[in-house]
Amino acid sequence: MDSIGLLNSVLFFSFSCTHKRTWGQDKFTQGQKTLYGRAAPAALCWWHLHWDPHCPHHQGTQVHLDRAGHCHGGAWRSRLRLQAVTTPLQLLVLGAPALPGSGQAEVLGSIPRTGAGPGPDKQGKGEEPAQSCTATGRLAMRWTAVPMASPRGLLILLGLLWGSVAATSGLRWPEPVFGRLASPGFPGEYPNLQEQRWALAAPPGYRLRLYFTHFDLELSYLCEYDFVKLSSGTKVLATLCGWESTDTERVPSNDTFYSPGPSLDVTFRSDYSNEKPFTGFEAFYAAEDINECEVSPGETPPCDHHCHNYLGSFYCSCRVGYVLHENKRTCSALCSDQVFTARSGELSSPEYPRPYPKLSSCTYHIRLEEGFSVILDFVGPFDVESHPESQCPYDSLQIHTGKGKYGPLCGETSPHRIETKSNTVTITFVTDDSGDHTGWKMHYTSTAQPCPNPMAPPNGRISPMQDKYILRDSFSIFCDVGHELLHASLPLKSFVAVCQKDGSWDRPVPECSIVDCGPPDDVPNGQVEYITGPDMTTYKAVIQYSCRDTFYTMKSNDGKYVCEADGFWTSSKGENSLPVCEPACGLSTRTTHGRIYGGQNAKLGEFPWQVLLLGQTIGAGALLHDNWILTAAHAVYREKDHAPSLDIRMGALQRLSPHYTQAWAEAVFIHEGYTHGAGFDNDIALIKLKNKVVINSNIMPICLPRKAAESLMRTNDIGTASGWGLTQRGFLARNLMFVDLPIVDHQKCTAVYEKQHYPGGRVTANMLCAGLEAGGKDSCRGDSGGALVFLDNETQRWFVGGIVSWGSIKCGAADQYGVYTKVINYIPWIENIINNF
Ligand SMILES: [Ca+2]
Ligand SMILES: [Ca+2]
Ligand SMILES: [Ca+2]
Repeated sequence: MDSIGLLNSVLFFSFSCTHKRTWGQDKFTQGQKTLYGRAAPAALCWWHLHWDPHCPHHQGTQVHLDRAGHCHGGAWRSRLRLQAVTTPLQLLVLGAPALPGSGQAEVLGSIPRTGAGPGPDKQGKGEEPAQSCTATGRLAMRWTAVPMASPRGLLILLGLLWGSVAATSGLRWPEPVFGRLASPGFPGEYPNLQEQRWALAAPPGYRLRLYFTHFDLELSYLCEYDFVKLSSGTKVLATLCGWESTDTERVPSNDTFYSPGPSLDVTFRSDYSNEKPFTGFEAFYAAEDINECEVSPGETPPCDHHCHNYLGSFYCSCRVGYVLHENKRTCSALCSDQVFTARSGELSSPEYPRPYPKLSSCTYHIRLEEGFSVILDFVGPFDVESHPESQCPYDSLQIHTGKGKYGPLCGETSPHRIETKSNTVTITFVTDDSGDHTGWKMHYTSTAQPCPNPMAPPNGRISPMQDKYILRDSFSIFCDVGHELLHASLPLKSFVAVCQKDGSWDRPVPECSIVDCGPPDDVPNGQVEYITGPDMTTYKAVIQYSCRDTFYTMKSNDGKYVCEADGFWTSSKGENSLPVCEPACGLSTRTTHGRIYGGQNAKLGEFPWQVLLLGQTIGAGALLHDNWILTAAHAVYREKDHAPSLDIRMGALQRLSPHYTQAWAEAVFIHEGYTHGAGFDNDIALIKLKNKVVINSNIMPICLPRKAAESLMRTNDIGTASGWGLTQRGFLARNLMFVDLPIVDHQKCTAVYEKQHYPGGRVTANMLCAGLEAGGKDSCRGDSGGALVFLDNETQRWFVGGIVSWGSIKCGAADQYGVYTKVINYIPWIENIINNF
C-alpha cells in the first residue's frame, strides 16, 4: 500500500445526489480514505474526483472504490472507500457486497496517464518534494441507491448484522488457520524449473505470521534465479534466496514475517539449473489477531481517543464531552449551542491550545442585551487548517451577527479585532477529519453608548465612581449624615440611576436636603424653647422642654432634645418619646400638727387633694395624678353605670361655695372583689376624669404609699382624715374639717366589731382602724371615700394610707373605731387600671 504518487498532494472529491447535495468537498492526501454520503432511497448520487493531469504526483495514481451500505434512519447510508495505489493506471471497482437494497456503482472515467513528468516508480522512495497540486481534472462515479424491496429485506439485513455481532461475541470462533510449507522434495534437493504458490488466507481482522525453520536456496544477484517471495496483494514483503544474507540478498534466518492484512502469498521458484544440490526450505504459519490499537511511532492511531482491540477487529470510544462520529473512529466534540450572556468573556476551540477535535461542529452564541455591541479580540496563537488557494475548505471559523458575517477564517495569522456592532454574535467552528492544529481563542468585550458622567449634588456623593458609565451601569447617591434625598420635594429612601441604551440616565439626580425634624410636639403642662436658633428644627438643632410650674415635675429625661439624622427629636438618653410633666403630689400648706380634740376647720391648700362627690349621696375622694380620683366603692356604687351624672368638685373649702373647679367622670371602676351590701371588704374605687385638671396650690394629687410606707402606719401612728361629713352636732360640715387619728391595733379593732354584731361589719386584713379608745374623734357619714393621709418624713409628702369606709353608727363613740380601706394592699390594682384605661 505504498502511496508515493499521492504523497504531499491533494485530490478533491465531492459528492452530490439528485435530491440534495449532502456532502460538500472532501480531500484525499494519501493512504486510504472512507467517504460518507447519505442518500435517500432511489436517489442518484455521484462522487466526483478532481485532479490535475499535469501534476506529477497525480500521475500513476490509482483509485480503488469500495462500496458498502447500511440502513440508518430509514435511508441508505452509502460508504465509498477510496484507496490510492501506485501500480498500473486503471480504476478498479470492487464488487459490491450482496446486501439487499445496496446500490450499484458505475465507473464513468479513469485517471489518464499523461506523458509529462517522471513516473512515480522512477522516483526515489520517500524523496518526493513537498508540493501540492490543484485539482482541475474530473472523474465521476455514479452511485444509485436502490430502495429495499420490502420490510423483509430490512429484517434480513438486521439478521446479518446480528450475525456479525454474534460472530465476534465468542459464539462462533473462526476456524484456526495454521500449517506448514516446504519446497518440493524437502528435506531432499528441490528440482529445477519449479513455480509453486500458496495463497494463505486468515479471517478478516487477522494477519498471518510466518517463519522459516530451514532455508537453503541457490544464491543469485537480487535472487533472480531461485527465490521464495512473500507478498500481500501487490505489495512484496520479502524476496529470499541463498543460505546466508549478503549485501543485496536476504535469507530469513530467525525473522518472523507478518502479512499486513488477512492474506499472504508465498511463491517458490527455481530456475533451470543449480550449481550444487540445495535442500530448499521449510516454513510454518498461523493466523493471529491484528492489534489495530498498536501503531508504530509516526503512524496515525486508528482511534481518536480510546482504542479497544479484540480478536478479529477493534473499536473506539471517546472521552467525556465527546461523541463517537459515525465513522466509528473520530471523536467529535459536544460543543454546539454554548451560550454566553456576560458582558465579557473568553471562548476558544475545544482543547485549546492542544489540537482541536476532528469532525466537530461547534457553535457559540454571545447574547447581550440590546444596546450592547460585541467586540472580538483573538488572543494567543491562531492556527486553523487552511489551503493556499481555496478558502478554508477543511476547517473554518465563521462569525455571524444579525447584520453581517465575518469569515470563514483559517490559517495561521491571527485575525484583527472585530467590532461587530451587534449585541448577538454566533460563532461557528467546523472541522474535518484530519490535521492537527491548535485552533483559536478569543476574548470578547462589549461596549455601548456612554451616559454623561453624573454630578453629585451638594452634601451628597456618588457611588461607584467610574470613568465611564455605559448601558446597565448604575450609580447611587448617598447624602452626608443629616441630609436626605429629596426629589420634587418628596423624600426618597434611596436613589439608583441606570444608564439606558440611548446613552441617557433613566432618572434625574435628586438633591441632598438637610433633615428637618419639624416643629416639636407640645408636652401637656410643659413648654419648649429653641436653643440653637429661633424656630430651628433642622439636623443638630437643639430644643429644651420644661414643665410649666413648680406643681409639675419632668419625668423620664432632662427635656433636652436634638434633631438627629433620622429626622426625629431625640433625648440625651436616645428616646424619641416626649418628656412627661407629671403633677407633684402630697404637698400641703398645713403647719398645724398634734392632737386636737374633735374636728378642726381646714384652710385652703392644706388638703388640696380633697374632692367632693355629689351623686345620689354625698361622698368624698382624693385626687390621684391629674385625672383620677381614689374613693370608696360604696360611695360611688350607685354611679358606676352613670358616671357622667357624677358632680365632682375640687379646690374649694366651703361645701356649698360657688367657687370650685368642676370635673366630670368618664368612667367608674369598682373593685371586682367588692359586693355592695355584703360588708366592706375591697371597698375601693377609681374614677377616671374626662379631662385633666390643672394643678395648683389648691388642687393637687395625693401621693400613693411607697413600699416602705407600711412602717409609717403602725399602731398609734397618726393619720389625718378630712371631709364635710357629719360633725358632733349632727349636721354636715359647711367648711372642710380635718382630724388627726392614731392607728388602732388591728386585733383590738377586730375584737371590738366582733362583739357588736353589725350586719357585714367584720374587719378584714384589707382594712385598718383609727380612732381613740376614749372616742370623740372619728370620721362619719358623708366622709366616705375621703383619704386618711400620713406624712412621709423622708419625702415630706403626704400619702394616702386609708379610704374612709365604715364604722359604728354612733361616730366618735368610745371604744368604737373608724375603719378604713388599707390602700397599700391595692397598689397593683390601682396601677393596673390607671395604666390601662
Ligand atoms: Ca536454481
Ligand atoms: Ca484485533
Ligand atoms: Ca482539519
